[in-house]
Order: sequence, then C-alpha cells, then structure tokens
Amino acid sequence: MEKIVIIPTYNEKDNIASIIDAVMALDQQFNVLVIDDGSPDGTAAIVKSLFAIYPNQLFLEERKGKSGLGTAYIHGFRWALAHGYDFIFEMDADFSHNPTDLQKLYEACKNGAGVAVGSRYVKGGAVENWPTNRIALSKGASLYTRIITWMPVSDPTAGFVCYRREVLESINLSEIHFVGYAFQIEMKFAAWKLGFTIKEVPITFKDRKLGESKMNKGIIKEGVLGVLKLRWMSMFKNYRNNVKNTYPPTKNVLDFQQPEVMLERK
Ligand SMILES: Nc1nc2c(ncn2[C@@H]2O[C@H](COP(=O)(O)OP(=O)(O)OP(=O)(O)O)[C@@H](O)[C@H]2O)c(=O)[nH]1
Ligand SMILES: [Mg+2]
Repeated sequence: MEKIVIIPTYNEKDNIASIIDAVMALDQQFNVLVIDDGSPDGTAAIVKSLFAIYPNQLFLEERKGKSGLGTAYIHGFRWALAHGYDFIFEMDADFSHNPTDLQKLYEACKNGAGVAVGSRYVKGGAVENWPTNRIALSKGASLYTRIITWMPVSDPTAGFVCYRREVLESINLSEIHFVGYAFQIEMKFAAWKLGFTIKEVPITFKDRKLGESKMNKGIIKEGVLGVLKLRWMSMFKNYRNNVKNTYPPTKNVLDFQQPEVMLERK
C-alpha cells in the first residue's frame, strides 16, 4: 500500500474502465482512487462495477456536482494521506498520460525528488495530435509562468505528477485555491517555495481520443490572473507561512476526516 494514482473524472465513461485496467496491468502495484463529480454519463457506476475485480486496489469518492479539478485533487490528497500512502500521483482519465510512465515518475521520487513532473517540454518530451492552438496555449502558459514566477519548471501546467507524502503533508492544502491549470501551477509553486526538489521526467502527451474536453475560457482566465496572484502573494513573507503546514504532519489528514477543523484555522 505504497502508491496511489488519483484520477479525477467528469463524464469519462468511454475511458474510465480502460484507464483503470491499464494501471492495474502495470508490473508495479499502483492503487487507484477515482474522484467523480456526479458525472451524468454514469462514470461512477462503471468504477463500482470494477470493485469486484480489483478488491482493495480500486477506490471511488463521489462528489455531488462538478466542482473543478483542483478541489477534486485536494479531496484525493487528503484521502490518500489519511490512508497512509507514500507516493501520490495525479493522472487524467483520458489517456493523454500514458500509464506506463507512472513507473518513471515513481523512480524519480524514489531517487530523491519531492515532486516528479511528467513533462512535455524538456528534452525527450513531446506532444502528439494536439491542435496547434492548444500547443501554442500550453507553451505560452509555460513561458508566461516562468517569466512571472521564475519557477524552474518547463511544464508548470502539467497534470501528470507524483508527490512524495512529505510534500503534501508540508503544504497547507486549505490554502490551495485554484481549480484549473492554475491549480497545477499553484501546487508546484508551493512545493518549490517550501524547498522541495521538482524533477521533470520527459513524457509524450497525447490528445484525448474519446470523450469531451472540459477546457474553457474560465480556466484560461484563472491561469493568467492566478499566476500574477501567486507572484504577488509570494513577495510577502506570509505566503510561505500560510502555505506551510504549521500543524503536525497529520493536519491534512485531520482536515479530511473532520472538515470543521479547517474552518477553525487562523
Ligand atoms: N472530478 C472532476 N474531474 C474533472 C473536472 N474537470 C475535469 N476533470 C477531469 O480531469 C481530467 C483532465 O480534464 P480534461 O478535460 O482532459 O482537460 P484537458 O486535459 O485540459 O483537456 P483535453 O484533454 O483537451 O480535453 C480528466 O480526467 C477529466 O475528466 C471536474 O470538475 N471534476
Ligand atoms: Mg485531457
């Protein structure tokens, strides 16, 4: 019970069973936690139908409505910490991320990185089948983030990531507020500001073949303003103090079990 892959889903009925099967078929053992936001297409029911095949390896958390990728991952991080996992992964359901690469991310963290990022924009990384406008947007976002934040990460919006347990324990997850691409930047930024090593591992990212994109203008706007906000906040000393978990390491775990503790903070 060492590694868990968190897969957030919204209307992924065409992908979810195959992506779970692909993770379970890997040489190394990875457990899977799906966070489904009440997908109207019945994604959660498909996950439940696989419980019998993967007992104690496959888990599902259901939330009532679509609340964004960021809050889904925060929920998953708390769940994973509460259940004792040491290596906690983020991965999309749509096969843009190749499950085989989970092993490379794991190796990078096992060899000392606090965070391993599956990166499209380091040497050896690539993007396949994405329309030119999506590549331009993604590369533009990376450059913009680097210029504003100075964070030494080539692919800051990447959503294929492994976090060591200590990293998620050290971040005050109640202070992570963004929900789209900005969430991915915010998590890496917080880990970097807290002094953890971020290692980029080259991956090939593929456009989704099945299902629909959840990308929208709101996510782009949040990214543009969010990066500025992060930079602004980090100019003051209390950014680090706020984002650092000042409680004992079990704090994020307690947050998961007793949400009211979060409200009492500060
Ligand atoms: N639980 C949950 N999952 C979400 C939400 N929005 C997106 N997802 C999932 O997050 C992952 C990434 O979303 P995508 O729609 O693939 O976003 P993207 O990769 O930027 O865009 P495309 O791949 O081009 O469609 C997928 O597994 C989605 O199902 C949400 O609000 N809640
Ligand atoms: Mg996708």
